[in-house]
Amino acid sequence: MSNESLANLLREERRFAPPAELAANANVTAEAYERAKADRLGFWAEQAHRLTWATEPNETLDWSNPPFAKWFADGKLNVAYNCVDRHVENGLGDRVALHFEGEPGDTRSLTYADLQREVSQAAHALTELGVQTGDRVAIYMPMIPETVVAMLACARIGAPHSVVFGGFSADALATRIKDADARVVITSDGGYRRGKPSALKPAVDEALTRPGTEDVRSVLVVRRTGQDVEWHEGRDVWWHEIVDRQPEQHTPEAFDAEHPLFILYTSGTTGKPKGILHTTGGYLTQVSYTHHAVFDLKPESDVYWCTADVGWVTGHSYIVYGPLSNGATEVLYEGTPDTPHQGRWWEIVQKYGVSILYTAPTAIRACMKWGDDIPAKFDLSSLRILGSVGEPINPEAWVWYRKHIGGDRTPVVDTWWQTETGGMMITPLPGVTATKPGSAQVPLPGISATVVDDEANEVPDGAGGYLVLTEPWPSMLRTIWGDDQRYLDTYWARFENRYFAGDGAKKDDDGDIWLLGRVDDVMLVSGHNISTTEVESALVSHPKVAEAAVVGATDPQTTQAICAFVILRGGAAEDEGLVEELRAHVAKQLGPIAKPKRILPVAELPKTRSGKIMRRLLRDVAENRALGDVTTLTDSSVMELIQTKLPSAASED
Ligand code: 6R9
Repeated sequence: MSNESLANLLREERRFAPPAELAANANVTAEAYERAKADRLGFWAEQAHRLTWATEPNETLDWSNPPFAKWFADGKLNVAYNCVDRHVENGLGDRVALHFEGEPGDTRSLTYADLQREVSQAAHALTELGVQTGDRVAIYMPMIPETVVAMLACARIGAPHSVVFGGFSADALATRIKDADARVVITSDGGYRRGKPSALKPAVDEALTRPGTEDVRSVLVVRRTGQDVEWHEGRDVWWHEIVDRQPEQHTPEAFDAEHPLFILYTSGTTGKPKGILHTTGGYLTQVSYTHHAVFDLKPESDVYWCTADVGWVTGHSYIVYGPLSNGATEVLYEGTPDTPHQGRWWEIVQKYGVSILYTAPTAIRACMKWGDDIPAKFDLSSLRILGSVGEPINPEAWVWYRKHIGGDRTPVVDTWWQTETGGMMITPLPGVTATKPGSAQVPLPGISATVVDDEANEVPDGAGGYLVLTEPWPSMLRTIWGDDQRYLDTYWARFENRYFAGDGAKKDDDGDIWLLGRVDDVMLVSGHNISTTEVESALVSHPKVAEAAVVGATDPQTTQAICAFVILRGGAAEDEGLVEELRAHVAKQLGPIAKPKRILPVAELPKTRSGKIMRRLLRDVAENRALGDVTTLTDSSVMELIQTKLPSAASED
């Protein structure tokens, strides 16, 4: 793909300087980059002082057995103490930690003092159930305050949690329980979703009939919806019956900085899910620092809201551990953005005066499709910083987000990171960086990333290749649970001494980094590498297209042929003329080689629960194959719809 293509995508040179007032009062200034560059380890040692340690660390990084890192290894601390108790001790017990908004409209605000009491009681309850330091606890919950309490209670007693997204099936839950050898499962009767109670407990009951889950001795059940549940005497325990009667004080024990904090499973494209292991001191240091730096958090005045699910790493790092370690006040919302109406999110922003919003491009594009008039009905003037995570954000969506949600005032920070990196890695800083729509731009202070070619040579500005991380970072994964060899093979084998993230990327003429999607998704068309992200971005820049997913389908003439699935904006008529218009539009934006061979208008796209498009399934459709594993899909009927449409609507020439 030519260098001009990026510039074409932008169409005009757009840069947004930080607002003067924000820059003048920013938590982090340009000087941090210099300091970290001069002494990277010293920089991180300094950031570790954001935390309260029971034993201060003297060591920063032990990299004597790469790529198995130890950070702050001689220090000891308690994560729950850092996220809760110390704020109460500092006189902030009355500050709201969580404004919970249930989907049906019920609300609850928990102060840091409330959180301290509930976490302490839950920690006692887990101990009563026999959970010991090091035992794994599976958490399968809706987005309710008890989920946050449960995670912190596990951290408090040193029992690594494995949160399994509440939308996963009994089978997916069973696989994860088995792999981590969990002893206790924390769940609820159900949660509210799309206006209805949606059950969770039956999936736990079913999962626990599967071989390999016999070590689970207790199931702790929160009552949320009041729906009927089957009860297994001797195994099942109501949360309110055991937690509420516990003592309200609990002494936190300090654990080694390298004590396991949690396992979180990511399902790659193939093979069984990988249990990504994160530990205590380095993880908390980086999520705390990045939350402070990238969102410029002023805990005394900001109201922060991350819309991710806690079952995703974004929920772990930027709903639970980052914000709470910083004493933030945050919103926790249970439901979907369009229940009971498409303005629900904006109503919540208005109601709580949300000042920092962190969400995903897929949600932003859905809001664009619903129309500008919806957010316009609400007062969003409290917002001062917007964040994006999860996928490359196309420039159109970025600009829409800034304009229609941020009132053309707020910086948008596009944050690149992964479950494996634990915390943010590449992102603008809102008080420092002049932002560019669509680019994650620069590694954070203390982070070393670059783009290399096939031979591991760093590419010059203006060229593309593979994104790699060249130095260890505090919140890096420590291994894949129970499989060190897979850790080595997956992340460290492709390039020597470099962590390969699996993403394609490009450096523009200023050296800023643009993410181009997973390298597995890069297409090979007549000898040219073409990124799915670039073609999708070109399609979405057409006024009639709301969303696009692009795959390369095997083709006898060109190796692969570009096949695009598009969701049209409300009102656009789907006909042959439009398909031709879109093909021509892409050719004009990116060059004729990138012109899709087929374009198929569809009603929905297959997505994972965290909003990422499952291109693998679209490739199956485009190549007329039986569908692969659909268990991580939000809605499997989407694929049936797409398949039934395929023969008639495709344009072939
Ligand atoms: C945090 C999270 C990681 C993958 C990652 C990349 C994609 C995430 C992105 C982004 C472009 C961004 N990704 N953020 N791509 N720009 N700002 O999403 O973790 O679920 O493990 O996914 O998501 O492809 O490699 P995870």
